[in-house]
Amino acid sequence: MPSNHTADLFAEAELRQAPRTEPLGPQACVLRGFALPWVERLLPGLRGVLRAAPFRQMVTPGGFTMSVGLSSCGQLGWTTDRDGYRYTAVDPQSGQPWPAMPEAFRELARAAATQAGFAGFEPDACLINHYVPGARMSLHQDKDERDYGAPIVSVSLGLPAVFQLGGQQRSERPLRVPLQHGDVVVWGGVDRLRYHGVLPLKDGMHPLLGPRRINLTFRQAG
Ligand code: MD6
Ligand code: FE
Repeated sequence: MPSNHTADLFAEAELRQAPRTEPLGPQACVLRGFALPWVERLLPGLRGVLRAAPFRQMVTPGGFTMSVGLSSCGQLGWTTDRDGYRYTAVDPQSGQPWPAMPEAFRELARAAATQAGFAGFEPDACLINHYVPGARMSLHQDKDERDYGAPIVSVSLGLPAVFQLGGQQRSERPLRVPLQHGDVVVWGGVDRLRYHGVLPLKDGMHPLLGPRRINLTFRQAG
């Protein structure tokens, strides 16, 4: 679809000049295109992290294999297995500490948090999610972090996806938020424990990343 692709490039060029903030709640927002100027520096860092800690499909405590592939970098990484969800300092697959968080990752996370009104954010964990077409993330709350005072910063790269953002109860009907390459979602404060998920990824081919979506979520976990 060449015409579509051209339209995407124009939209990207515009956002690179002037990222836009869209509120999703009292303390949650999407920063449209905020990560675009960082992408060139993010990708080499990402490749290095994935060499040391490749994506793996984890099993939930309920015995389901996740459709999303996961990795982590930083002092702490997120893991799930039959024993439950938790943060660990060591990658259980390699027996080594998680790879260090690349400097460009940390800078982007701090800048986005500040832009969203959360100055002083110092992430110690970055969870990396890998979606291929069909992969999804069911509604969940992020509540394995020690202190909910810090926000979460979530960077979307590659294929577009539909993010679902619900309320404090699973039963609340979620909003549907389309996320594109370069968008950053930040949420904290009263919105920190809202249910959220990602609808099954549609087929497609991203010019930089190919047939996949990669999501980086930064947290203060420990
Ligand atoms: C994703 N994101 O976008 C999954 N969690 O692939 C999350 O689970 C998430 O985007 C907390 C805050 C922002 C997020
Ligand atoms: Fe989450």
